[in-house]
Amino acid sequence: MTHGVNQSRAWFERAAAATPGGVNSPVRAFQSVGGTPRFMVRGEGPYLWDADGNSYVDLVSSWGPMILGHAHPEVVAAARAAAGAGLSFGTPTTGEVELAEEIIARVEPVQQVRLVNSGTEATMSAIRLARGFTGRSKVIKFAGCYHGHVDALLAHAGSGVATLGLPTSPGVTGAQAADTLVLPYNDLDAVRKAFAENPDSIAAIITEAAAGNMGAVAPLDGFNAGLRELAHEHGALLIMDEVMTGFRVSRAGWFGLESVPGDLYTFGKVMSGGLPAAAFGGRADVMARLAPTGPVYQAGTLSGNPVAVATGLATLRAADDEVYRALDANSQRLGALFTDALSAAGVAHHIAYAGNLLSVFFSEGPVRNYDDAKNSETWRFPSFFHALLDRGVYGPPSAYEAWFVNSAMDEAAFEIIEAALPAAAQAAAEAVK
Ligand code: HOZ
Repeated sequence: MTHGVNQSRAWFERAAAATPGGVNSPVRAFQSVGGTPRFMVRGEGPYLWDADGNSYVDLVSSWGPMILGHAHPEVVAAARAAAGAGLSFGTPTTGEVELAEEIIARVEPVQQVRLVNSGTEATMSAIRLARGFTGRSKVIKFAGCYHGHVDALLAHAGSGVATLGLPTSPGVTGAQAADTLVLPYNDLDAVRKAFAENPDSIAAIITEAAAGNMGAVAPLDGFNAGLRELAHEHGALLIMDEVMTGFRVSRAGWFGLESVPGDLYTFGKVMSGGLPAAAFGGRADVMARLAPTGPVYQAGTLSGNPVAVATGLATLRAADDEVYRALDANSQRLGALFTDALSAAGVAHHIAYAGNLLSVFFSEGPVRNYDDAKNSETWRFPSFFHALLDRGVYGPPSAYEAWFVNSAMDEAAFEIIEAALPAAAQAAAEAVK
């Protein structure tokens, strides 16, 4: 059990005075699970330590980036070396070319990339580029998918928007939302109908290559291929958002598992090694429309930041086949432990995988879309989450987020999880609506 949370509580009060909700990203505020967010002060390998001295097995991994675990020696050394050589130049650098080449070498359909600072920037820029390339304005997105907090893409979005139960966000104008067609995930008929009803006006379909922001929900067989076919039949582009899956679910992300090529891709998280960096890229003829070779404008003072590029490169270079085997094995082992404990406690559940992303849905499943995710007994989640947290296991503080394993998880980490799970499953069983 934890030593208490006095320090975290005090910091949360202080934070709430300085920052809306005390956090810099809404889900971290624990609103949907209640209780005190833990203020972390250190991470090493598969563990985090909070301000009260409690340690946790980290099953969030910074929402994806830390595939190697925390403070990986090679990544830290790369960050130190880069920082020692200067923090930012606002010029081209050699490192950013190497990172771009590494991404291109891993994901075959990506012929060129542009580095940016966050996944939101990547999707925003990819949408602008798709519109500039096609000369069309409408975009198809899927309910429960989250593509960052881009105005046009917040409608029926997953992640924090789902966690807070918001249909969209005030501040998004009717004009921005009007060009977004929101369709059910895994439903090709809905996509077919949307193209029929909006002839020559849809610039792109944007989809998470495998959904991870309504919980982990993999595309059904043929869904991504069908999206590509329909997009091309109607003169639109397919944007594969691999911010979550990229370089995590395989060397080449979801593309490495399914081989359905997108026209444009968005990346973030793993490719940054934990510092703020992201990218968008894809077909060279489309990327050529980007300034300065083309007229579609996009820019950034800190884009290609040398320290972020160095940590990203070090992470990707360290992420060899053994790391991907460990990620897959750890994810399967975690899911099996969830199932054992929840079955023993008699709790109806469905462990959903999208590659090595996973989620616990409190329903029999299957979960194919946002409605299925919302129709699960999400009210059991806070009890499950807190029983784990109290026993040193840090999961995502929302029923609508995926769980992210890392390759540093060892026997000791799994022993902690295994010891915590019976009480967590029992807490889920006893939860009341
Ligand atoms: N909403 C993002 C995960 N899907 C990031 C959450 C955070 O960093 O708090």
